Amino acid sequence: MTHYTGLVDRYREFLPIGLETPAVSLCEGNTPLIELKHLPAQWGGKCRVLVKFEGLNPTGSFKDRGMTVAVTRAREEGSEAVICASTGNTSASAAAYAKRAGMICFVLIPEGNVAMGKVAQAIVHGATILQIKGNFDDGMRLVREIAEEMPVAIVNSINPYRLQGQKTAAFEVVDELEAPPDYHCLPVGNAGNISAYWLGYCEMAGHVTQVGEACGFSRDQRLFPPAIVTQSRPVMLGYQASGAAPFLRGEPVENPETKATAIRIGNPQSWDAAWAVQRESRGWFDECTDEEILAMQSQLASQEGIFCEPASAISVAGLMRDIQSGKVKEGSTIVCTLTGHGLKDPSVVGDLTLQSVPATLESIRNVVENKLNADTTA
Ligand code: AN7
Repeated sequence: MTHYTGLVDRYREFLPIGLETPAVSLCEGNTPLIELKHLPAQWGGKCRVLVKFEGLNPTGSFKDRGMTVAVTRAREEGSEAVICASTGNTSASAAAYAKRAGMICFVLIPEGNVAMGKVAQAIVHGATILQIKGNFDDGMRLVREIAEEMPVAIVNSINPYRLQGQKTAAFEVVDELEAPPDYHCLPVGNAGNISAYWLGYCEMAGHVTQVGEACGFSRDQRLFPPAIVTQSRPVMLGYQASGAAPFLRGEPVENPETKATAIRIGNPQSWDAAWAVQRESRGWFDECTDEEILAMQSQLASQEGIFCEPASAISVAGLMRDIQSGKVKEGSTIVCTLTGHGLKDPSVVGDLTLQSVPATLESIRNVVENKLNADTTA
C-alpha cells in the first residue's frame, strides 16, 4: 500500500495543477461512503441510501477538497495571503491550509451566526478574523471589493480552483460504487458543491456541462481509466433551509435565517451553475424547515451512529420526503453528502448538563439493570 498524500496527488491529471507543483495538502479526501442501515426501512420503499461523510476531512468539512487546490494554486502563483467570507467552514479550512502553505489568512464572518467549533478553528490556525455586523452575503461583497484593491487571493468558491478540488468527491463515489448513484442529494448554500459534484460526474461520463464553462475551465472530457468510466449520471437534488431558500423563491433572499448557520446564505454565488445542474440532470431543488433538519440530524446520530452538522442533515431530510412522496423511484441507489461534522456545533444538541451518580457499584448496577429491563420490556 502506498501512503495516501491527498487528492491533488491522487487526481492531479484531472486537475488544473502542474505536474511538478507541490500540493498544499492535509491528506484530505478519500472519505467513507457509509450505507444507512436503519432509517431507509422506516421510510417505506426500498432504496439503498449511502452517505458520503465529508465531516471526516482534516478540518471537518468538504471545504478541504476545494481548499487544497485553491491554496496550492495561490502559492504557485506567488500569493502571500488568502481571504474569504464564510459561514464558518470555509474560514476553518482556509485558515488551516494557509498556515500549511506559510501564508496569511483573512476571514470575514457574520457576527453571532457561526458555530463555535468553526470559530475556534479559525483562531487556532491563526487567521486574522474580521467579525462583521452583517451576514455572509455582505461579507462576500466586501471580499470581492477588497481583492480589487489589495494583493489577496479569494478562496471562496467563486475561485474556480475550489470547484475543481470538490469535484473529486464524485470521482470517489463512482470509484467505490463502480457506477454513479441514481440520485445525489446535497445541501445548497452558495451552490458551489452541487455544481462541483455535477462537474465531476460529467467528466467521468465524458459529457460536456455548462457548469464547466461557468467554472472557468473546459476540462469536460478527460480520459479516465476504463474501470471508472461510466455513461450514466445521477439526478441531482439540492435542498435549502426554508428561511434561506433563494432557489425556491427564484431570487436572492434579503435576510436569510436558519439554525443551520452553514447555509444561512441569501445570494448564492453559483446561481447560474446550479440551475444548469438542475436542468442537465433533470433534478430539483426543495426546502426543509429547521425542525425537519434538526430532527434528521438527531436521527442520524441516535440511530445510525453518524454525527453531522445541521446543514449536512438537510440532504437526508429532503431525501426522506422525496422517497415518501414517490418523487424518488423505488429501488434507487442514492448518495447523500454529509458536508460537515457535528462536533463543530455541539450547541444544537440542546442542554448539555448531565446528572451525576455516586461512584459505587450499587448505583451503577441500578442504572444498568433498569435500562436493560426497560429496553427488553419495550
Ligand atoms: C456544512 O463556509 O458557504 O452550496 O462559508 O458549511 O457549496 O455553499 C459553507 C457552506 C453545506 C453549502 N454544508 O455548500 C462557508 C459556506 C456545509 C457548509 C454548505 C456549506 P455550498
